[in-house]
Amino acid sequence: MKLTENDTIAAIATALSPSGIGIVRISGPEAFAVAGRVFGDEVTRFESHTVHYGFVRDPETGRTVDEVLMLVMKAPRTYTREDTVEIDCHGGVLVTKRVLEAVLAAGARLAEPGEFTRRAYINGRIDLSQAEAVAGIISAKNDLALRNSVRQLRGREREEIMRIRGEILREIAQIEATLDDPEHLSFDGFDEVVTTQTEAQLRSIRKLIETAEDGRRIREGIRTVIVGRPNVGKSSLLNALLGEDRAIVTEIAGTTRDTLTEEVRMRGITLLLVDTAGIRTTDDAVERIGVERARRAVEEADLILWVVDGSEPLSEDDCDILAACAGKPVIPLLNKSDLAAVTDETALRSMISQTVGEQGSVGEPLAVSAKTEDGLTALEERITSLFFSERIAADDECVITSERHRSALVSAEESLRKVRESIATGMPEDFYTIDLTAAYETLGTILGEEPDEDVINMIFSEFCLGK
Ligand SMILES: Nc1nc2c(ncn2[C@@H]2O[C@H](COP(=O)(O)OP(=O)(O)OP(=O)(O)O)[C@@H](O)[C@H]2O)c(=O)[nH]1
Ligand SMILES: [Mg+2]
Repeated sequence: MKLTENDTIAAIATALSPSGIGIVRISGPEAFAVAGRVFGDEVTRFESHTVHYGFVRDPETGRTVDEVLMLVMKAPRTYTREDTVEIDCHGGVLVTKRVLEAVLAAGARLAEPGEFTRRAYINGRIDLSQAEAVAGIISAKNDLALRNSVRQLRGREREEIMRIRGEILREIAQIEATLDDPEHLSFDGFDEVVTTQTEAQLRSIRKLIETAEDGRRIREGIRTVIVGRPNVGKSSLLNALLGEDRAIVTEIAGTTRDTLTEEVRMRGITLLLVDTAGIRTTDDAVERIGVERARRAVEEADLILWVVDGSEPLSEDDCDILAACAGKPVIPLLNKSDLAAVTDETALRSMISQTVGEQGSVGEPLAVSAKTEDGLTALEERITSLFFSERIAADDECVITSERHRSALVSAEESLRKVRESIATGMPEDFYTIDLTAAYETLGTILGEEPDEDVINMIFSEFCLGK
């Protein structure tokens, strides 16, 4: 698709399932003419931003298709900044399709996925990071992801990138001006100034890059792996947190053979909860593969729920499992708190300090019962406070959720490091401008300045139809 196409497009903007209303959206220079052919000529005389009651007729057969409300919006105060018409019809799948067919027969072209938002971007209403935020809002699966995308749409990320770019541009301008007019301007003390500014820019960029890991967890969920010996209650815990009997639970040790991943929404965040096979030495070939998978899941985890059975003594296997989790955030769970305690929190605490020392990544033990659900609220609190606690509170924090943005930031960081090196090794000033310009342009790609057609096509192809 070309970047500047401006014919008139149409698509169904609502989900294709029976619902209250279905919306067919039309955008482009001929939007009113097209709408007039299905609704009546008076459309072209309607005032902007008004709603009208009437009927859609098929322009070829003249047959009435549906009773509708029509919203007429003149450019530029519209989503795409083009003339736009929205037809609210009854939300049946067939009737919505028939209304769209009538609109296409009247001269509109079927829009491609994301084409409306693409036009909003091409026509300068939003930048590329904001267009991506629209996709983020649509696909958000938890409150935090949603809030983050809304913040991005409102331009929070854009502001930060523009601020850094503005500083870089001023440095470039200063170098160019001094080179052009050496009689009046001089580079005295300039290196120190650029060094200080570059350091500050590097810090800002690093801070953004560091949010990207959180960005992934916000978008996809926190990979939370439940590990422990066989029969300690791992699958029961997954079921309890999930609120349904998803994993098989029996009193036989070695019930779970494979890893099982389920999505759990918890206080505005998403957990990708992974149940694993109980880890022990075994001769059973199938169980051994399961144990191997459990170990791999531990390596990929953001968080580990390490379960021990409080109604039994601790064993060598418990120690080995904890040792394998060291370095990751671990919440030790003393399960089966509804039974008489054989192992208490003090015993568990001393075993932890013997196994991993005073490692900060292993938290305080928490007594729970997967059976009675005692302690699960405290567990949820613990998990949410471990992750993004400040972010949930701070509403204007900028979090990078896109890999495209992250890699642009990494490459801008690289260029600014070269500037620092050039200063340190005493290169001439015009040498810095090359790397400063590279950093400036790379940051610009996040906002979609100097658009690259392939990148744009890829971003918008991931949108749904009608957006
Ligand atoms: N009383 C009590 N029993 C529990 C609790 N949690 C689990 N159980 C019981 O412990 C047994 C094992 O539970 P599972 O959830 O299958 O344990 P697991 O850790 O997944 O076991 P494997 O899949 O074999 O590794 C079952 O009989 C559960 O009913 C609990 O909190 N209290
Ligand atoms: Mg199990």
